Amino acid sequence: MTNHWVDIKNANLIVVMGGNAAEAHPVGFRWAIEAKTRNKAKLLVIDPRFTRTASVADFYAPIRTGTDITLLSGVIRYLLETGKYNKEYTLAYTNAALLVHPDFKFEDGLFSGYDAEKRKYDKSTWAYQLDEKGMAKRDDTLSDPRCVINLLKQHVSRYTADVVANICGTPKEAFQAICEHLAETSAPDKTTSFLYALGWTQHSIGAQNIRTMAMIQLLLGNMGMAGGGINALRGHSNIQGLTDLGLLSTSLPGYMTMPSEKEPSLQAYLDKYTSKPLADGQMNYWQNYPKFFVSFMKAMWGDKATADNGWGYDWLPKWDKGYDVLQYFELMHQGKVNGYFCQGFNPVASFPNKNKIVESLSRLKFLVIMDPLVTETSTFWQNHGEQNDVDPAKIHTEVFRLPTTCFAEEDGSIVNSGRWLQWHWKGAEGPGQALTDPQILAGIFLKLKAMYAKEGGAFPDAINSLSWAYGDPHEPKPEELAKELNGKALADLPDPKNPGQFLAKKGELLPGFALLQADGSTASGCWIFAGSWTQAGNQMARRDNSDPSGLGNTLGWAWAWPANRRILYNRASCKPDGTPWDKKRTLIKWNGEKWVGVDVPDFKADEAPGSPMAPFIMQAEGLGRLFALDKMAEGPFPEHYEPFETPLGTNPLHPKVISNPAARLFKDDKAQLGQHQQFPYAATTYRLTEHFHYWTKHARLNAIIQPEQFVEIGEELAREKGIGHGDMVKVSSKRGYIKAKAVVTKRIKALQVNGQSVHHIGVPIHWGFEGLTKKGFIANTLTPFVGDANTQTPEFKSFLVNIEKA
Ligand SMILES: Nc1nc2c(c(=O)[nH]1)N[C@H]1C(S)=C(S)[C@@H](COP(=O)(O)OP(=O)(O)OC[C@H]3O[C@@H](n4cnc5c(=O)[nH]c(N)nc54)[C@H](O)[C@@H]3O)O[C@H]1N2
Ligand SMILES: Nc1nc2c(c(=O)[nH]1)N[C@H]1C(S)=C(S)[C@@H](COP(=O)(O)OP(=O)(O)OC[C@H]3O[C@@H](n4cnc5c(=O)[nH]c(N)nc54)[C@H](O)[C@@H]3O)O[C@H]1N2
Ligand SMILES: [Mo]
Repeated sequence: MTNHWVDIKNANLIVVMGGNAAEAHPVGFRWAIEAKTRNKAKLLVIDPRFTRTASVADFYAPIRTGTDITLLSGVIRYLLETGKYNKEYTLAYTNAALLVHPDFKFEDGLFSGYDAEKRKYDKSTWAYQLDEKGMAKRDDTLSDPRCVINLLKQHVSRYTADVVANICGTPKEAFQAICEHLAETSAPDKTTSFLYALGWTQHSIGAQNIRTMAMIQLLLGNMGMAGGGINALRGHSNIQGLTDLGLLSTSLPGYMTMPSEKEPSLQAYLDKYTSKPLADGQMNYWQNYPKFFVSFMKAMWGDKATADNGWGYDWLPKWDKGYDVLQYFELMHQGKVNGYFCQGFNPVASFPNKNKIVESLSRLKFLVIMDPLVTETSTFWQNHGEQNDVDPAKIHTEVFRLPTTCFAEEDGSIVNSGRWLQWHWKGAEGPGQALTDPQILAGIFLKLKAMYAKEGGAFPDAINSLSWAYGDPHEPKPEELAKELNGKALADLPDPKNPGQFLAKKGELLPGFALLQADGSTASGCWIFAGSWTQAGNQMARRDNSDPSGLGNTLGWAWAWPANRRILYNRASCKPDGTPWDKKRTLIKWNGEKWVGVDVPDFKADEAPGSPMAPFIMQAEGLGRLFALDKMAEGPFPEHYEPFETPLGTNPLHPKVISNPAARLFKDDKAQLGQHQQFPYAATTYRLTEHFHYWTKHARLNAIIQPEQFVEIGEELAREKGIGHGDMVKVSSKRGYIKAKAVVTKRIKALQVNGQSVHHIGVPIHWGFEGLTKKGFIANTLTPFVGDANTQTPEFKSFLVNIEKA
């Protein structure tokens, strides 16, 4: 989230689209209800199903799965054509006025630079026009046809209300109402908050779904504002912490990038990722990349990292391709992987195409499971009839199971969706032989190190050089890890403004990332966490909830990254002249000398209004991007592409380019995609409040309230297929089938799309062949092995099935 949970109460309009907050985030959702009572906010829900969130909404509109870009592009068209957007904000704070490369174009579903063989773009024309000094050119009169906003108008001109209705199945009147509601919040004293999660991300065009919404937020002037922003409602309780700490396969902590084979030297790497300004006088955080990176390297390797050895650059892995889960399981399937560590993960149940996952695991030499529970992954080799039809005699994978504690049995920090690091304390000791994850990993590390010392090996350097300065090497403590992530001074850091004084003395914990150095005199495991555990103590354990402004920015409650800032880009909550767009929502303002307010200013503290410095200080030009330059895989503007399994069999906008041309699809998986003639129904998967993924199969209490596997179908389809409420049905895709009870419901309606009737089938995830409760089929037996072009998130939310009475 750019904003945070409590801030949702400040919105005037809440749009839940691409998620089902009342069901999946029932506690956080209270802030949406608070906005309704406090601000008379309207709540809109746009979902293929009439959900539990829809049941408390002011307005609900249906949409066909996988078509949100069309609807949102239609909204952008409406805003631009009616002029109902915040013009002053758009001109000053977005790249609307910047000029785009003369050779950039879009034609027949493709942007300039496409290479069909590689399924990749050459992005050299996805750029600004630059002046002699290398700065982006702009035309503030907006009369140049190459201005971003003019190209955008042209791009979205195709997304008329008719096109929206034809592709999305959303009735025209409903679409008109959505446009009008959103347009109202272009007023400087009104904001919209979009609450989204997997209904947007789990698509082959997932990242562009979110980008299209972000563009609307920029046009409405809602970014940086209380009650506005981009608010991803995240999943597992610490999944935000997971991405912060770089657990994605091409990330390092703090959203730095893992080096690849294309950057063989430290210099090449730093040159690539250290941002160069695209506008005169612009400050940009990524200019400090070397400070963040060298400090990270000092945390990794300690004294062994020196200027002479490039701070240990050669010890970091260099990727040749992204090792996301689809890639990894594809390699496993090809027999190219020997061993797999599964720490708090149940891929047999949670990854797409369950049968492929089981085949892949069967080709391993060994599999290690670190989990407090028995999972389907740990027993993938056992035959469970139709639910897992394997022959154990043919599987030779050796499985090791290491029981762990769970979050409630350890101290530590959990980062919530709003970027708050909240310290928590264990509720009980772990049972039996369970060890904490750090104990297990430390044990493996120490053993490996001893083996290298005794037996040697191809590349012991990285293991040997790792810094491991914990009181008990076998049990790094949460406090020690947290301090390591915060960082400390490795030498006295003199204060340049006060000679003879020091900003930090050697050995002290750092107060924030501003002190990080590129010369090896600071260490910090995760630069965005710097400030979370300082000389003043554990900031994450703070519990002062006083809220002087009433806006919910409780700066004394826990600690938010970066710098305890609650609302990112909050400079944009003020006009260029430094006065707030809306007095009631004053986050910060210019007091004549510096920026002050109820939030930590996200700007250079003493940079006076009127200077050319713009508010989006993570960008080289300081502006919100309506044109994404080369940052996205499939284009700088969003475009509608059909799901890889489309019920239409075509793309009504450009039949030659049906699905995302830049999405990665492996050969064998392509052969396993179904066609609409054989699998005519659009299916989507989702969760239920009463369950948590696959864990609650171990809790009988949950089984009382939600006992048996089911799928949801609309009344019309049920009639067509002769299926009654409670009948057993078989749902099949090209990859396999499941059997479940049919719930026939009014909540899913047939949609009229491109001259045909499209039915949706809803498939809750949860059941499997392990646990104490009633067994069932794994929903992911049905889902396709294809991912988003940018994030590789699997397309769990749009695929094709058939249904029949079992
Ligand atoms: N009780 C409970 N809470 C949970 C979890 C749990 O297992 N149990 N899991 C947690 C996790 S890890 C996560 S990531 C979050 C997920 O939170 P959500 O994303 O809110 O959860 P889903 O149930 O997957 O909801 C997706 C919604 O998107 C809709 N949808 C599907 N396709 C489309 C589409 O193309 N467009 C639009 N507009 N909508 C679409 C579906 O109908 C569904 O209502 O929930 C978290 N909260
Ligand atoms: N079709 C379909 N598939 C989906 C989704 C969907 O919407 N539709 N959603 C996707 C999403 S968003 C998610 S997040 C995934 C979830 O996929 P998984 O993360 O694979 O599913 P979980 O059941 O949450 O598995 C987490 C495991 O961690 C264990 N665990 C709990 N605490 C600890 C601990 O402290 N240490 C260790 N080592 N283990 C622990 C639990 O016992 C559990 O077995 O599913 C994905 N798959
Ligand atoms: Mo998730």
